[in-house]
Amino acid sequence: MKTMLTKANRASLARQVEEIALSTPVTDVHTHLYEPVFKDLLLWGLDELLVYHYLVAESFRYHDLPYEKFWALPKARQAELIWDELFIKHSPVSEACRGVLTTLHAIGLDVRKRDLPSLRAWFARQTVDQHVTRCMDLAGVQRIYMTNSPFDDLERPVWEKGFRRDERFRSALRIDALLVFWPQAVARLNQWGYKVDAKAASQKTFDEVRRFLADWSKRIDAAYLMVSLSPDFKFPANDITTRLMEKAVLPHCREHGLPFALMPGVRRAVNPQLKLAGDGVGASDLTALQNLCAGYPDNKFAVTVLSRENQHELGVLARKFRNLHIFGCWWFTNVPLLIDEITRLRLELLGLSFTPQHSDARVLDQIIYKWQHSRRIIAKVLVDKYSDLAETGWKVSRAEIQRDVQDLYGGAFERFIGCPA
Ligand code: FIX
Ligand code: ZN
Repeated sequence: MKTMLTKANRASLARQVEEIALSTPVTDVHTHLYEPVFKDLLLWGLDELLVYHYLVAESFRYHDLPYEKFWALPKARQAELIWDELFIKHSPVSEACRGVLTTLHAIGLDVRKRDLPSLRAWFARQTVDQHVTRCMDLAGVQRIYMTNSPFDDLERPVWEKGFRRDERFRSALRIDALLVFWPQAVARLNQWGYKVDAKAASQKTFDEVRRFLADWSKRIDAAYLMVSLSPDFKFPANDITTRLMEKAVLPHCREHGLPFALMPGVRRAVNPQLKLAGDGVGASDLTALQNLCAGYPDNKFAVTVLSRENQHELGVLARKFRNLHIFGCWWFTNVPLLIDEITRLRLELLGLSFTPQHSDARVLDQIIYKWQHSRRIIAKVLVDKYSDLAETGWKVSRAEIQRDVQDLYGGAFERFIGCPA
């Protein structure tokens, strides 16, 4: 027997779900932000928003400035050019452009006059500490996971010197430099006293890589390890990446109870002239992930994939392996059309045992728009799902909705990685 949900009941359910989904604090499980102690590594403010690599790529669709001329411009001039092309000469309808306006509007700035100098003047009066608090409050973000690489020459000295941690931030040990760029990593590791050989074939080398991982996991208090991978990634394969994973990374993760986050699907530098904006996407063969989940049941894998084509297969894999946790709509999938589609798909396949979104913010202020936009979509999807349940007579209480949303907003992720609040 079907119980029809009256219009009024649906509207009241929708109001309740929206209110909870728009206000529940979020844990942002993957960003490129830094604690303020990292000084200039923490990007913030209007010019940084404008030169975000998403906007750089879009601006090159409109102007014909040679690449090298664009890159030779000071950051302020690049920002002006992007503002002019993407906001003044055309309407800023893309998701990344809209994000800048959502952010400025949420901060309380008047975007109607399109007055770049006065908007800039406001940012010039802010201090970074105030601004971190303001952005986290406006985004409703309670905790931020950073991306931390010992191979980054600007970042490493800060860790080596040591500092008092800001409790709002947690670290993730990024190891692309090790797994994907091994030939370059060998020289650095040896320079730092880890005796590794270029072939990555001896037990001594694996032991030394494990010692390196242990030292850095401890130094930065890593919550998980992370790598991004090309669509061509295969596992197992007769290559250095497989050997390093099998003999060093996976044993290290097991020994220290650390999850390994994998992000397959990025084709780096398809247009190198665009620099950071020049990466592309390709569909991955997720058999590699299946082999990892099946072959290493004592390891935990947190995974997001870049291509739309891989999303369904990833959802099905998560149904098969409880050592797999799916997170986020990454990068080119972080657009409303796909967030809606992917979130529905995951809810329908997995219930609430996944993490629908992370911000991937590179500029602090971006957490405002990335979360505001995603929260609205997640709210809409949840209203539909709870309404479907209500049609059967199953009513969810406010406390149950709150519990579900907390799980989606980082609770399930932090339980999975064994690092609860
Ligand atoms: O590899 C990553 O973590 C990516 O998110 C970045 O490399 C990428 O440039 C980005 O900013 C995507 O949002
Ligand atoms: Zn990222």
